[in-house]
Amino acid sequence: MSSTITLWRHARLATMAGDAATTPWGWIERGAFVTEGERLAWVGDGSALPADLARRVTREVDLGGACVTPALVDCHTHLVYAGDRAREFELRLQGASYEEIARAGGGIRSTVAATRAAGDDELLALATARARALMREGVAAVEVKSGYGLSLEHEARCLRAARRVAAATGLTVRTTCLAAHALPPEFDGRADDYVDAVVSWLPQLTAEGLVDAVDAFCERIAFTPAQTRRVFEAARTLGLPVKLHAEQLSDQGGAQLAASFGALSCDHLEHLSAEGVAAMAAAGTVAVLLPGAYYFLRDTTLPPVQALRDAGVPIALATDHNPGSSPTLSPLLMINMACTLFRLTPEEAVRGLTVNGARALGLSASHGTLETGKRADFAVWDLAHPRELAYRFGVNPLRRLVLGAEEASTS
Ligand code: DI6
Ligand code: FE
Repeated sequence: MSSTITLWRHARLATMAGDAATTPWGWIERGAFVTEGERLAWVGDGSALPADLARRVTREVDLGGACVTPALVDCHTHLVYAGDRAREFELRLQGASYEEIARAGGGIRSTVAATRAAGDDELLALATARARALMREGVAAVEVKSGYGLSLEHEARCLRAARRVAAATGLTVRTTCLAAHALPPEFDGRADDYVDAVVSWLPQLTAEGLVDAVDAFCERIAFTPAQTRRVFEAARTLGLPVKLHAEQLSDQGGAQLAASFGALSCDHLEHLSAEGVAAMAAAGTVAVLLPGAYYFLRDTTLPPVQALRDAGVPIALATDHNPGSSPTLSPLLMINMACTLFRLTPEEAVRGLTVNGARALGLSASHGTLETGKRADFAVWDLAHPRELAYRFGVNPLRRLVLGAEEASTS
């Protein structure tokens, strides 16, 4: 069966391909591209379309000079959970800290209770609605972590719901098992036993095809570096890539540990040390910055952005959507916040949600830039230039989202 070959004409293209220093934004002022089936078959200046390809075109779309970027990649979310933590937000505003609430049995544990009590269809409906909200701001690919089930049965339910979000929405979904997120109540005071349990669940979850990567929360209120290492060793035995919630509230040396396992990414990183930066640079590990959590927890320690730049560590950006520390569904707001709070440049911020977000998920071959051979996942914006994605906030200029060369439904 021959697939549709579409010429998309008259676009101002931010391909995000190539080197930012030599081709900022991968910009093509009079851009055009051709899609064949779900893939990009050619991208370039509209006047340079190869004649043999032009002859095969079966459909043309005039984009009217709109700005086009790769669709966004949200590389760190916790989309599957039930309940909310609005009451906890009030308590924090009255002076309670995130860590105090967690130690008192609130925080993640309260979401675990609500998630365990929810049915499969309810979990799917909640996660799907959140995924659609991300799509309305241009997201094509999303990482979804478990971590609110914290038992074999409930982690499996959450990961199955994540897989079903892909089928329900057309999004590309990468699942991450974050069973080592918090200690469930039935393991109170027995963190090492819980880690044994997590290690014993991983083969089964993996055999069911539910796990693309393994993550842990390495922190004073969660798991130690030694416990995290045991989870990572289990992942390595199964051939699974790892990533880490590292140095969010304190410096645990988690980045060095994750880098020694060749981690795809280390995420949060407000308390990252110089040694951690060096280890990530040597391992090619992506730094995922999460300004939503920084903002919502009213953190004041900034991630070491200049040190990451100097070391050549790729910087990604994500929503970290979760009910406790980042209840946002706005990747566009993250672009603005990364600039205002972390002093990323607009181009760095957009790279963070495209090319480097894809890299943090191991999706560089298919996502993150507009280049021949990649998936035809792109966003069309009512903007003259993509730097306006960083400039406006609380504004959604998305005109259309195209996934696999087909208009996406986001309702
Ligand atoms: N760090 C975070 O910011 C989220 N998880 C994590 O490990 C918060 C999760 C929550 O509070 O529910
Ligand atoms: Fe997170």
